Amino acid sequence: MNDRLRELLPTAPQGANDVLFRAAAEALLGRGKRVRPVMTMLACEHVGGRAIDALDLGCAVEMIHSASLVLDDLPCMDNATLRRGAPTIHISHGEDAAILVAIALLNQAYAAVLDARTIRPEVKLAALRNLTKAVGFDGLSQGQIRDLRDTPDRRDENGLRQLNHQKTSALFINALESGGAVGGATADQIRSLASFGEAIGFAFQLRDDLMDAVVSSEETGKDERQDAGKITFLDLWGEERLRAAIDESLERAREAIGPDSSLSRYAERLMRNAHLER
Ligand code: GRG
Repeated sequence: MNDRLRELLPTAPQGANDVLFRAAAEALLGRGKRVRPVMTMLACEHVGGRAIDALDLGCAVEMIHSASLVLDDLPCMDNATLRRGAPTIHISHGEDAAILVAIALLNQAYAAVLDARTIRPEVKLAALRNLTKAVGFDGLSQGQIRDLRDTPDRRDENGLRQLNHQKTSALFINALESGGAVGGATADQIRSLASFGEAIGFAFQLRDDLMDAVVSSEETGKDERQDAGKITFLDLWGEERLRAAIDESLERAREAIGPDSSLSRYAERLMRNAHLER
């Protein structure tokens, strides 16, 4: 995966200013878990396709995710100093470079889908259309502005569910649906993958909220207590109920696609994170 991500990143022309290229490589090739691209590939395999055919699409999703992390870390958003175990991009290269890296990675993601040789043209177009939805007004961007600006009275259970859907689940659902489409999924299979993505995205955000509160920054590679001052499900529900909700969501995910799928097994391993075991 890392090799392909590296190949899909342009290198600076000889003698050119290479700040954007170096900063983009740092943002993309750092110590991320690669959860979304792995799911894209497993979704393709789940419906009978070859995982490798969905590799470039998965890399595109990872580029979008990495761009969103660079923006999320900016001083005007979460003001984070540490990400994936390294200084955040605006700390190492400046805010100007960080903003431009995010824009460049987002564009490179769309280019990677357009250029993918293993994806049929009509599937590419649908994947691009879905990516624009996952990033825009009903996806990451809207989820993020709500996370930054919603007043506490809007952060009730319903509000937080919607926010988490836009901020986190939308990209998971997209990664899974598009991976399935590359593998030739039927409409029913796409619906199952979307339900799986919804459940896993929710569980993943709950897990992220819990890790923020109870795991050290050496283990997460991120600043600690980044959510302090924001109402999350941990505040609404407390730790016990939140852990139970993670288990329930995992169960729903398993039911959506079946327990024997390698996707289900991957999700299970991901959630049984050593740092959160008791
Ligand atoms: C224009 C791309 C774009 C985004 C604009 C900034 C923004 C809107 C959205 C940020 C949304 C955000 C930070 C969601 C959090 C999702 C989440 C749970 C991140 C952690 O994902 P992991 O654990 O991280 O997969 P690694 O580092 O392992 O990849």
